[in-house]
Amino acid sequence: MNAASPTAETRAIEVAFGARAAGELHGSGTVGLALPLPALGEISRERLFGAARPAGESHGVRLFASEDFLVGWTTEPIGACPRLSAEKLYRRVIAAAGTHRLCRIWNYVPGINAAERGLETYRAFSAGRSAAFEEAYGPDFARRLPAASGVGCSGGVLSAVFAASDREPRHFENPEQVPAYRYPPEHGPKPPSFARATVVAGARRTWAFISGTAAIKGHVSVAAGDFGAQLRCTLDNLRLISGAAGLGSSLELPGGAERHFKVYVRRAGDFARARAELERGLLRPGDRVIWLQAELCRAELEIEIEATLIGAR
Ligand code: 3EB
Repeated sequence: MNAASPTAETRAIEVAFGARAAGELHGSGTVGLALPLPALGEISRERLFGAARPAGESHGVRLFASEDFLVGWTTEPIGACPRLSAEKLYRRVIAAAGTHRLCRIWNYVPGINAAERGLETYRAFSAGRSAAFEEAYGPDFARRLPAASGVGCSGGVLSAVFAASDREPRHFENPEQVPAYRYPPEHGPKPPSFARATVVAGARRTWAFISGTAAIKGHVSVAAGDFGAQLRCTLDNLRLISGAAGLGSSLELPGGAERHFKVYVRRAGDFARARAELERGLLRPGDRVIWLQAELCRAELEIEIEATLIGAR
């Protein structure tokens, strides 16, 4: 990886939803990834990292340096063997992060609930991802796993966006959920590789990444077929992980300047109801919220919510 050259332009990193296929974003002053998930609300672009400088290329991943993170993204055709595709993608992500510590990974998985030779794509993806982490970090790899989300998309390309820090992040778990990396084998041959939340100090601000959160208690899905009950369980899990990560019970960093949310609903028809209920409860004026329609990693899950909170140091 090259040091950013002083003449390099600063660009905003964006993830643009509603694209026809996964691919590089081209715009003036902007770099990033376009993704094939429908946006349901007014906002279709996520901008977490405002001013970034090109930071070279590593293992086929173009890298950018924002004030606080090394940020990169990469894609891999899902192909006939999602497990191998995920392993290849993750080898590149881990190698490109290099000595930086992974803090957050966003995964977009085509046909996430489809079964390929009897194994659901998400479970195959989890197995490949786990193998890559174990290969890179050794048998203790779970201690280093960052916050993440893993949701469906259309098309045939697996995508990952990551943020990594040169400072040591802290990872947190929800006391009422089994850590995903310890889910029992009934959920797939290798458990999902992520922490429920990651907090890291930047140069001037502190970042809290809350993973995709859904209606799961212990390791079991709750309230299959009941959207309202899943929403309430998801909010309860958000409250619990917020407390565990030291953010109070309402997703708040001291001097909290910015709150970014993504809300994924499996059925577009549930959008209006989700928005009405979340605007009464979780959300506040000034929050930046992206509403997306996506298949979720377990066929029975109907809603998932993630958050990125940025506060004073
Ligand atoms: C869960 O809690 C729901 O595979 O990276 C949430 C966050 C979920 C991240 C991932 C999956 C992932 O198991 C799904």
